[in-house]
Amino acid sequence: MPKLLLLGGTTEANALARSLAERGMNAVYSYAGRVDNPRPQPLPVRVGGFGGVDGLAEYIRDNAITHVVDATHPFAAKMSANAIAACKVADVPLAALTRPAWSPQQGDRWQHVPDIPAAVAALDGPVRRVFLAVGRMHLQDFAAQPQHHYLLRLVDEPETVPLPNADIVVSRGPFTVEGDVELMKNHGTELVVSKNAGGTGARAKLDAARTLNVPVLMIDRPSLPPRHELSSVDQLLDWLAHS
Ligand code: 3Y8
Ligand code: NAP
Repeated sequence: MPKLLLLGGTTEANALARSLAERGMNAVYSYAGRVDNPRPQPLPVRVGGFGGVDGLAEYIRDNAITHVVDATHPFAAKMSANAIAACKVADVPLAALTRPAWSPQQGDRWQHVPDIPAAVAALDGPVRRVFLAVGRMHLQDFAAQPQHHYLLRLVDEPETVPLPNADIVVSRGPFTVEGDVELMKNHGTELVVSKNAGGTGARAKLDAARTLNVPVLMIDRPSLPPRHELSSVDQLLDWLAHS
């Protein structure tokens, strides 16, 4: 009887958790503990880091985990790299449940940058009204460009904000195009900064930007070591049954 560790925190992880629970599978859902009230899950949940590769390998052994599914966000590169290393050490199969990167459509005005530092550098220049929709963890990086009027969308109320001109919206996705058009109109957004998260939960701002003819600074995903990647819950369930 397999026992699954599901590294979660995304829309896809939540869809997989529902499917596993419906099938009465033995699985545990893992959060990093990044936000105050993570979404409840239909599986047993554990919250917090494992303590690096060794900590994760130990968790796998101590909890008789037979399979690990990495359904974390494409920018959770450290967790994904640790999962690859720990599953080798613990000798258990690993599969990643991924979602394709977004690609520009007719009418999109995207400028691609390779990473967060390049996005910060691209903000050099005169004051603009910037919708910085990259969350809380990298705000400090953007303090290098304090001149802009920022709109920040965060999951939790921040203790401090390292940007002098910032309007804060506390709200978690999934978001809607209508809501993001409204938000960007009210802010007078002139540029959207976005991670290339892929998936459905965060793409509304891109459709809103196209509607409003607003350019987007698109941050490409970090590269990851090779691993077995699947792109649907059905593929994942099939993998579980045969690995
Ligand atoms: C803690 C667990 C669902 C899943 C919801 C997805 C969609 C909505 C869109 C914008 C972009 C951003 C951010 C975002 C989205 C989904 C998904 C996704 C982007 C929760 C969640 C956790 C987190 C962590 C949080 C980060 C932050 C990133 C906000 C749950 C709600 C910006 C990424 O304050 C903090 O420390 C927040 C940290 C990592 C990125 C950052 O650098 O700040 N997600 N987000 C997970 C854990 O503890 O393990 O409560 O559901 C999950 C979701 N966030 O079905 O409801 O699947 O991607 N999350 C980005 O994509 O750019 C918001 O505002 O347009
Ligand atoms: P990260 O930078 O890759 O990971 C840093 C450390 O956080 C990991 O080494 C691990 O600590 C811990 N960690 C990360 N995800 C974990 C999980 N699901 N369960 C247990 N520990 C976890 O990760 P991140 O970018 O901070 O993302 C954290 C969480 O937010 C993930 O669940 C991710 O799916 C979700 N999320 C992230 C983003 C984003 O933009 N980064 C967007 C949406 C959702 P130890 O080394 O101690 O084990």
